[in-house]
Amino acid sequence: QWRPAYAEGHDGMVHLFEWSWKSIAEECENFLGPHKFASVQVSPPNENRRVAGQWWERYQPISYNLDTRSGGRADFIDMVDRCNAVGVRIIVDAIINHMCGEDALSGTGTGGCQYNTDTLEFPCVPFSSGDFNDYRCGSQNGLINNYGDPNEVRNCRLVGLTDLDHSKSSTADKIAAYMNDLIDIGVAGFRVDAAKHMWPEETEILYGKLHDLPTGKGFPANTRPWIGQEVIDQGGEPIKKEEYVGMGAVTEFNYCFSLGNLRGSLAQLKTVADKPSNWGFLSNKDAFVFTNNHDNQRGHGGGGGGIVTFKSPHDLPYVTGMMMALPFGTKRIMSSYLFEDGDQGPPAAQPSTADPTAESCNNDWVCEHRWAGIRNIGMLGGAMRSEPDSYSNWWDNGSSQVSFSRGTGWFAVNSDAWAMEGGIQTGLAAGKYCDLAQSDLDSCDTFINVDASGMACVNIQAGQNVPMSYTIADARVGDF
Ligand code: LM2
Ligand code: CA
Repeated sequence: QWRPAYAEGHDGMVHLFEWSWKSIAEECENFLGPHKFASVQVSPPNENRRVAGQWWERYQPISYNLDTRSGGRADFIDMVDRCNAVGVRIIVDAIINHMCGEDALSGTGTGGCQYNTDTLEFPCVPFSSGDFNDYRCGSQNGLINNYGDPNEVRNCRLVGLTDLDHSKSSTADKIAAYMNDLIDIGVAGFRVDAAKHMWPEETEILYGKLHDLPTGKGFPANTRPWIGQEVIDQGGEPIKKEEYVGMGAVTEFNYCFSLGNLRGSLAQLKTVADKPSNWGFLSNKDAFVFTNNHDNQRGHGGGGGGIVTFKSPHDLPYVTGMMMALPFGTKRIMSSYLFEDGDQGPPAAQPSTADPTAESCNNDWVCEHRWAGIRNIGMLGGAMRSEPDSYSNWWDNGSSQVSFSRGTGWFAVNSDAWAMEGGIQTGLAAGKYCDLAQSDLDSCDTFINVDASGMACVNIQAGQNVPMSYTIADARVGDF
């Protein structure tokens, strides 16, 4: 439940926020599989309330039928099969803390199911008033008002979202049935939304009801689904991320800020690998990490300044590179669409996926995962995965030039205002390698030559477009 069941040589979860199942299936085949990304976090696949023009309608469930603007059940199953076939796992954003907002009143969801938030009827699940938490919420208005009170945070309504009661086994069984349906389809894990708003001991029981991943879909026997719990703990509240590590990985939000703040002093990140607790971080195994997510890139979910998003196009690739190369956490890469305001829903037209050499997906889809410097980062991470998970050949200049190896990969970065030039130990066998930070393997035009002692001449100029150099044993293209 802590390490996802990734295909050998693959790493990195790409959040294809608001993509359709059909587009994701194509992206797996055309780009993500060949570039060895490991998984896709998909938008919530279950039926939701309709709220015109907003992305966040996806966070307001109406039923557990797979029917949303991303596609229906048949499309979803097709996507999972096609992605799994090319070594890319599907991770589902599971909205299990609540159903839709009380302000929805009554109506019909994206799949045609009815709802009524006064009587708390969701007949397609079915849920009714006995499945909800109001009886144990002590707040005056039934909402979460005080984040200093764990009872309120877990039993009351988050921004008015009708709150499910996981202490009741018949309610938990229905949620587990939804998640098991997805597991049986071949989904490899879950990003658990609003985990902070659920009692750890109750969610642990719920996760205990989940099936192993299906051997019939190619997973090894006895493999548990990966669990990545969304617990926004930036300090200052009684609910702690540590309460959730016993049953799966947990988001490490403060790492977003460290990555952002240390853009000009990357050498300091060495100690994140050495001793994450010095930073107040969870362990390598427990942490679920990212440079930015769909909430904090648009000022939702607590927000926060100083994070690196697609709006810092020079910085995002090397910060993502550093995150992927360091032995710390299960890594997620945000793939966004352009927006003017923080509520705006996705573009009308789907992204273009056909041309694997393209570094953008057009139609206002930013497609960070295809950018130069990021597009081969799954391949790097996959080669770097190792047991025990640690680095070697660390070198830094005390500022923001860093080089190290891990597994069968080697990584170097320079975000200083001066050049990084000279001989560096890569830990690789002698040979000529494709520099995957600069070029794709199948059309390579930038190389790194490693001599018999593992040394390479590195040349990363200050401010160059992608100020990184990285490669892997499998990218050896000839002799030195
Ligand atoms: C999350 N993680 O724990 C998600 O990452 C975050 O995106 C979700 O909030 C949240 N938990 C609940 O799933 C988003 C969005 C909110 C939005 C909710 C529900 O950030 O703004 O709230 O989804 O769609 C919206 C309105 C709010 C309204 C509420 C209920 O913004 O004003 O409250 O719907 O109708 C009356
Ligand atoms: Ca709750």
